[in-house]
Amino acid sequence: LSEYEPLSPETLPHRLGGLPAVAEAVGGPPEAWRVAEVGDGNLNLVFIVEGSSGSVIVKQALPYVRLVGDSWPLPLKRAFFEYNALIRQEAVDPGIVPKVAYFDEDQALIVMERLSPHIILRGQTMAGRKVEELGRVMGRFCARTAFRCSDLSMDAGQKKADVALFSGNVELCDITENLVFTDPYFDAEMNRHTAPQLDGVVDELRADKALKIEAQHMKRAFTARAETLCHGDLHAGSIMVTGDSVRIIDPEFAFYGPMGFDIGMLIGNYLMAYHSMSAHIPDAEERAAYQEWLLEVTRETWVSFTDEFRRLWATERTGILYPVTLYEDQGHADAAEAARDELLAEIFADLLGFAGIEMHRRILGLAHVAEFDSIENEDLRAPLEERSLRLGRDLVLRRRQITDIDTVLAMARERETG
Ligand code: SR1
Ligand code: MG
Repeated sequence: LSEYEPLSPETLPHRLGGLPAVAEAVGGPPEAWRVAEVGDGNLNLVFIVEGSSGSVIVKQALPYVRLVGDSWPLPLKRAFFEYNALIRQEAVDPGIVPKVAYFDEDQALIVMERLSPHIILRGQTMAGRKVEELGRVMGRFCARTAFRCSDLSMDAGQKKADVALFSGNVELCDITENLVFTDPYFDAEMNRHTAPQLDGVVDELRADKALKIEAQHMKRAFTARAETLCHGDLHAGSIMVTGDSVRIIDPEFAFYGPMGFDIGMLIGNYLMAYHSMSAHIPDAEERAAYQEWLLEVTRETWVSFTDEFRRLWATERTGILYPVTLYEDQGHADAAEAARDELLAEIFADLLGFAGIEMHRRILGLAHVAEFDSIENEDLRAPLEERSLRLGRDLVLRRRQITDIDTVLAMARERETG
């Protein structure tokens, strides 16, 4: 394989059949492989390849944004960043991402473990199904990547090399810079909110100068604060689950950014799911119980993040920041704890800002979430979206005053019940 060419179910067996890593994982003659293209995301081709002894996923970047078409070119190099993020995430949180079997930079393709019987989290939550340990695993992943890919823990030279490497993911960061942080706050060309019933609240948000200021403060943090390796697009479509297993996929938006970015986007997605539920679970009692579970996942995600972060702070602070030599070795362990708690408070304030902005862009921007978009009846959908829009605004604007996760849960409940 040399010059880039998109795969198809017809060409894949012939083109990948000769690769030992693929042939061994799939088994049997390539002509007998069953191949299906199953990509339903915004950007790439995704194939399931099944043979006599197993199956793999083949993910290949397209030279354009699949959601929009070839009028929006996008570099193939994103597969390189995804591959590099996957191997780092595996190193800092073993078992959390699919194992990579083969990577071809020219073809922009990654062959990886097929997670089975896992399905995308969004499908589970929309069906009102619970996932054991979701919050604990997600909080731990966010803490492990935040801590272990930062100057709190990494060798300084290696960290700088990684900052340089991921700084090449220019075009995918550009998508986030525009679609997430800017477009929702003015009448941008690609925006689409899907019900005229929202026009009033949309006008209000776009006239809100304080909100515009905060959104750009958050964007500045995104662009300037190269603290740690972020997944970059951690929403319910980037998580695969069974009833009791949680895995993370799709880090092609990986970049070096603020420690609160991934967990903030994730919590924004939990809260939108929470507000969408009256469309997905008709029975009031059942719905209320499930919504409380979603809030418990939200709480557990943050609690798990802080628990793991504190554990790593105590046991793995080997980097150039807040060194043990300056604190514990001088009898100033209490100062190290104070520094840690100040840092966690800063991460929490950022988390709230990123969560609120994610809630805005998923309702007002180009890329929406199925939790809301699948609700066909506008009169049902618009008020639910409005709850998330207003909660998002409150989170962004009050992010420095809110100091605990229970307040966030109370705010979500308050919006839900009016
Ligand atoms: C044009 S890409 C739109 C969105 O899809 C990805 O999943 C990211 O969330 C991006 O913002
Ligand atoms: Mg994705």
